[in-house]
Amino acid sequence: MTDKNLSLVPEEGWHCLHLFYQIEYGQWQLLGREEQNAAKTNLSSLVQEVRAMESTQLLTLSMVTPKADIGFMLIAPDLHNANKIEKQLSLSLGADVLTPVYSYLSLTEESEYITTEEEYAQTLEKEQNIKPDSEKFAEAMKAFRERIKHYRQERVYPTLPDWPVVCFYNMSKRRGEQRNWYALPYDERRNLMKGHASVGREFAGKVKQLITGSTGLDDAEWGVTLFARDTFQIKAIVYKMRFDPVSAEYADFGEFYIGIQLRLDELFRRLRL
Ligand code: 76R
Repeated sequence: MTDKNLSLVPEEGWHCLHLFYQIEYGQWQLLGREEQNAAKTNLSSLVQEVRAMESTQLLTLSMVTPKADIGFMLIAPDLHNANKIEKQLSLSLGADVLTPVYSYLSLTEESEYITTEEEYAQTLEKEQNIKPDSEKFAEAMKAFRERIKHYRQERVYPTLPDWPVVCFYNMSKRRGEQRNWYALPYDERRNLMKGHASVGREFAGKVKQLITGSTGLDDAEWGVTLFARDTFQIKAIVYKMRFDPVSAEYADFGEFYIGIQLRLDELFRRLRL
């Protein structure tokens, strides 16, 4: 079978790969000027080629701390294609130039806790005292329907924003003796997630989040990718979330990575390649 015939497109969602590398400058300096230029052209063409593929998105990141130098975030429907691109990216600057220091595989997903129309109607009526037969109510419901339709679509089939600050970390929900998310009844989890969502909505227009599921795919249960226009918003949302019971009592986090979205030519300059 040739590559073309292979396809591993999931029943739902797209694959998401976060790939972070260290640059081996000693190795890079062993290359001649021409080889270095050829290596950079190679990576540039690969990025262009991937970005031209249908439903495939690739972000290039300059990582901010020495935890990693260069990062890629890839969205691809087909696992074969994601796998192929990952191998190509790793080798793109020449053998041994990019050393993987962190990676994460996850799938975009719809959540089982997305607010329903009934729930939202109840919130309007009971918490905001808006009468169900009023015009205000009808308007609010219309706006809700629009928002949630867009939200569902964006969770499973996202368009990655070009916002410069990108924060990635993984997250799991506790399964301990004191706090076990998975042993809670569904209604209780749903209710807790309502609180989470309302904290999240305070950051509308300031933080875009992409929550991707990774149970069975990688070490933690979710990948959390946050996009912002400045680092303040990242710090603010993560801090605020810490007080929300879902995070305060049930969440465990992995290492945090911060990258800046940069065009490849600027990235090469930044990295002194
Ligand atoms: O409006 C809705 O009904 C959707 C609500 C919603 C769900 C279901 C939502 C809203 N999230 C959901 C699910 Mn979220 N989210 C995180 C983090 O650092 C931390 O403490 C937590 C990391 C952030 C910062 C964040 C932001 N969310 C999830 C899930 C899956 C849970 C599960 O299935 O058990 C996780 C792991 C998770 C984590 N969340 C929002 C945000 C923001 C900003 C919003 C509002 C988005 C919007 O309305 O546009």
